Amino acid sequence: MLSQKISYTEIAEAKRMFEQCRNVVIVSHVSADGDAIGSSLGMYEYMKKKGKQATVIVPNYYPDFLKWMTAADRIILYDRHRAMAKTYITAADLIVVLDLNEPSRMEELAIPITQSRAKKIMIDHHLHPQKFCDLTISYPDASSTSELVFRVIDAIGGTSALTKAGAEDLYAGMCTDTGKFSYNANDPDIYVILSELLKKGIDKDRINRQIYNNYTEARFRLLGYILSEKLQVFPELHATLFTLTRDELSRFSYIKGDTEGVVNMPLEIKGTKLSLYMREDNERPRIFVSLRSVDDFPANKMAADFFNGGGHLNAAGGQLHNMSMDDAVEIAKKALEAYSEILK
Ligand SMILES: [Mn+2]
Repeated sequence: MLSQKISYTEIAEAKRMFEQCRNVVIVSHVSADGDAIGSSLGMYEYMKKKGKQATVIVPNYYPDFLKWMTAADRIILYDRHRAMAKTYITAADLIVVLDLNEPSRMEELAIPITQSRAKKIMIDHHLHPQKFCDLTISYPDASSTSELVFRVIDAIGGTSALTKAGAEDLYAGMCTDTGKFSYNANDPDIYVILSELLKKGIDKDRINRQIYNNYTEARFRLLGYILSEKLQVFPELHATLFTLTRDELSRFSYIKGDTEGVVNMPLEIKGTKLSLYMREDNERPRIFVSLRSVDDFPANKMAADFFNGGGHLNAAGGQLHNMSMDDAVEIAKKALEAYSEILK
């Protein structure tokens, strides 16, 4: 049995909003990940099953390893099909906002969404949600937004409204947001939900292969280059750092998403508490910083202190503007120095 996580009043309100709507637009964050796309398509399948008109719109590109999902080819990319997207947003009487906590996470798509007079419901697991929706279902301790979407659907009317395609989508979201259930995955309910998804007939082994055994040769060799040539290890600090410049990225024909998840890999070195990854942007003079940590090391605090960023305790990010990679590395070293007491 699943424990009650989402409050009864929130479920009752969501139920009422779902029943009253006819045209639903489902949106998620820029550079959508497995949870953004999985939760959005899971919600899409549910709405279709309930006889609603439903459309998924995301701000831009999402990675190829998610394109196997049943309705993936129906997703509208706002940066490419703005006029069509706006037509759907104008016609919507309900907007479901998934896996994001503030409008800025939708970049330009935020404008028509926040201007729309449709009812809005947010379902999300990021800290500090902004109140721009009529109903905000925010549980930062949930493994994923996909888990929360399952809980909402289940609490409203049970799993009979969940299709096999929807179960596949939600599984993919839960799996990717927990690193195949290796972090943020201690809640026993997660495995109750998995059991329910498997009962829908999903082939989770096949989904895992489609998501993870999906490297291009260039991406695979880039990974080898990072691990053998680029990874710096600071054994006394139990920390690691790797960087990629624009030139290095182009040598390996980098496309967006190619280094997705790689920042987690150095944590596999025995004793490592913190992994840092810095990548030069292809377009603007900025460097993206990713941080991953284990146990109680506050990656989000380091991101806020040194990299103009933030995030979760163990997974955070930030950006450095208008500086060389060498200067960025100096900042990273200062950050490690500042946190050396906790790292040692
Ligand atoms: Mn998520």
